Amino acid sequence: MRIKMVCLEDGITSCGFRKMAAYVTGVNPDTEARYVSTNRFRRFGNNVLGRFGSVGELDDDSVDEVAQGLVGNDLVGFSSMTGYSDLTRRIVGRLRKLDPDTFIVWGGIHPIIHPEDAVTADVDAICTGEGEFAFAELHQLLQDDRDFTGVGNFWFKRGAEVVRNPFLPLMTPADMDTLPFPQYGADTERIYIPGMGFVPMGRTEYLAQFSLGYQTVWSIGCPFHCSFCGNTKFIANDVNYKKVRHPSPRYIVDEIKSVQQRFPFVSQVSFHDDSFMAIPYRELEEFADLWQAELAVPFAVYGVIPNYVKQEKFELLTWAGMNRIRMGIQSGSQDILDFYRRPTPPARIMEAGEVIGSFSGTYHVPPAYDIIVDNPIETRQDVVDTLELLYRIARPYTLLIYSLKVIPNTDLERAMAERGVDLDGIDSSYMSIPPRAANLLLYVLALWRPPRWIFDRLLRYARASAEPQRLFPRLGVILRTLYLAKRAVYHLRFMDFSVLPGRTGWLMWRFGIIGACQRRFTTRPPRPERGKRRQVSIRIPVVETSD
Ligand code: B12
Ligand code: SF4
Repeated sequence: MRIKMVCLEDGITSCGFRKMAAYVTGVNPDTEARYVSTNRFRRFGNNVLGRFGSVGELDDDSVDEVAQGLVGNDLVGFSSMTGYSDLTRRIVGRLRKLDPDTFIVWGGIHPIIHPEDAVTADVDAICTGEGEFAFAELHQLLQDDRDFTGVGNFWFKRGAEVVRNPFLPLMTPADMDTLPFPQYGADTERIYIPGMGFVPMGRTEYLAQFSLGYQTVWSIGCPFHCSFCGNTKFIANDVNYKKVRHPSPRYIVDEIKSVQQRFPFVSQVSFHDDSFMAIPYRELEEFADLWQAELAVPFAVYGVIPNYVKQEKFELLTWAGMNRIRMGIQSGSQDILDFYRRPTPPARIMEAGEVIGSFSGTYHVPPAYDIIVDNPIETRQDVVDTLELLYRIARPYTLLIYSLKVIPNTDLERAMAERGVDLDGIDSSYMSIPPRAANLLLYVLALWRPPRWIFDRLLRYARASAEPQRLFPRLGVILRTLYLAKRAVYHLRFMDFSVLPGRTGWLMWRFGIIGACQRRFTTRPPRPERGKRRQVSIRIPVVETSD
């Protein structure tokens, strides 16, 4: 069969899509990957101004050009998140007109989280769960020209009827070990450039997008069910999503090695797992030993949940090469945390901050803490509680500030509807932060902890987002510039070059500067003694994981 796999995203990170593209290529060698990235390179100027170009949007000519580039295949498989669902729908519609016989499948996060919406596109099928084994079965039945409409994890169109099949069991860690590594830098990958169609995607594109970094996901699953998160839907589909599942440490280390064989300049790895720190210590220990022995690259861990921050895990991972973390705080107000159904009380966040603070500034680039602003149900006191928490939490740190947007079909959407609040859906605007006093104070705190009396005076300006208030756009640009500059300095001080723009970073790698700096200037703590795992009291009960 002739298959094209198409990813729509703001960028080309596409962790799940790359897994699927590799798997489908294994099942069906005549498979090629296509990337439609609607905001290829973020521009520094726009970042300073807080203007983020439209994502998930293409004009009609481009939609036509993309669809033309997909004509002539037996099967076209799309993959997208909700922010790209309208665009997916438009491309699918156009492709259907140009090539009515192509079998069109839509997979990825949107059909999982909002299948009732995805199925209304002009597709033949949607994939509502993990794609690998389900696709292999579908492919076999299509090849054999047999009835395929009973394949699990898929919904199919049969005339006017929609066949909604049940979910397949989730993959086990042993299953995950059998999967091919995500496709990365294959000769068959192409990217869409307006006016040029799909062009080969080589080293330049990877360097421009990721610089010297490599982004991946080792584990899947999270025990929590915050109302704004897609995890609520995953768990509703199958409660086993609460367990943190992952292939073996050997697998993930070999994945990185295979990437380095193709792109030897990769000098920093970022893990985007939902809850990396929930992985049991003994498995992290195996991972750390292999990483330290076989990979010389530092790594960052995103998706750290306060409840799982433990000194022992941090010591171990830092010894192995961890040099940066990102943790979700979201709010410092207990009421708002309750509203989000996040079992991470402010006291536990502060405790996690202490552990993290003991590494940042010496071994780590200062951590990034996620904060959600613009929640219309927040009172002034809630806003002040967040600012107070950030005033008190261990420093240094930086903040990643997001404006609250609602992912359709999540518990948050229902909770907001119950309160009669109408919020925008997820699009690029989640990164545009209105220059209200309270939001600007967040930038101030990311830069500097002012003396208490100054902070108290500044706090007087803080208002709830729904209150009428003055905006400070010019001050916003100044503070944002300083905040971005400080972040860049942090990275460079800790020899994290993954932020250097493509060619500059590559040249520094080529002349051996990066390796030399990383060896000479980075320090690591000693390895924690084997078998001497410290018992750490955890006051907040955590949900059982696979441990
Ligand atoms: C890694 C990650 C990122 C990375 C990389 C993005 C990527 N596409 O991989 C980064 C940091 C860039 C990122 C950014 C964002 N992300 Co994100 N991210 C994730 C995360 C944590 C893991 C994704 C993943 O790899 N999962 C594991 C893989 C194996 O699963 P998968 O992607 O679903 O793929 C499987 C199936 O969907 C299916 N499948 C996929 N494609 C296809 C195609 C076909 C044809 C078939 C048959 C099947 C199929 O098979 C795959 C293998 O089993 C998820 C949370 C989660 N648990 O999924 C959030 C998540 C996907 N992100 C989310 C969001 C909202 C964003 C952002 C908008 C910012 C934000 N606020 O978080 C940005 C937008 C990014 C962009 N570039 O456009 C939401 C999406 C919600 C939605 N309804 O769209 C999620 C679900 C988290 C959440 N908050 O709920 N993200
Ligand atoms: S802790 Fe993070 S990944 Fe888990 S449900 Fe909450 S927001 Fe989602």
